[in-house]
Amino acid sequence: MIVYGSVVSPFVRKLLGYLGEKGLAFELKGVGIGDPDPGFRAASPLGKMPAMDDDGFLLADSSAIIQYLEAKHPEPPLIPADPQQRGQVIWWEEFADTVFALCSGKMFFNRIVAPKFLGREGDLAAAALAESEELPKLLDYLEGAIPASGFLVGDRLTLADLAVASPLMNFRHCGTVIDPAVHPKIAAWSEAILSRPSMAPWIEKEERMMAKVLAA
Ligand SMILES: N[C@@H](CCC(=O)N[C@@H](CS)C(=O)NCC(=O)O)C(=O)O
Repeated sequence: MIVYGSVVSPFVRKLLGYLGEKGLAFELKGVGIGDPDPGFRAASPLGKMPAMDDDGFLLADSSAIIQYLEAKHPEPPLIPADPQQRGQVIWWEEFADTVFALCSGKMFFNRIVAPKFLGREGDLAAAALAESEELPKLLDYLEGAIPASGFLVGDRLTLADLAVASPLMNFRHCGTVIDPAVHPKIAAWSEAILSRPSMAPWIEKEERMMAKVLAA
């Protein structure tokens, strides 16, 4: 299986963590925004990452790819069969992929992607507004919702944990540190999720990449 994407995308990071937890073999083909790679363009009609080529079966969108893979490789389940837990996992994935990733995207795109990758100015006012107005409310909600189990849904890892932890890396690249004195549950939970063997090597790779990008 080929996965197209960049390790700094929250949607790609979620998929990479999922693939690692499933123990599925794949090759990551690095592509950037607007990448003309023909394999990527064929797999992603809108040119968005991630996209996948599974032995000729082409699919884009992290959620679509994960639903496909979960049906094809049900074990170990990362989307529970229990109706209530399944609903909760989909809620968290939706939260992660919409409001949370949008907020991180406003900061990450305008402060880093636009100037460092696309060679143009970002909208710094939009980034500042996202950080001051949107982010605190989202973090407060998450802090209040993390259960004592240490996992967002049930008592073991699900797609929910991977999806919601992923955008936190983009906040981190923008200098936003989760303060354990303010958000102790997020600090402990995100540290546990992001240091899992499925995530840690990718995060080390993107941190090395971001250090170079930010130094340039
Ligand atoms: N819902 C999609 C979102 C994908 C997405 O927006 N990816 C961004 C990178 S984080 C992208 O490729 N943007 C390029 C563009 O919009 O042209 C998913 O879950 O895969």
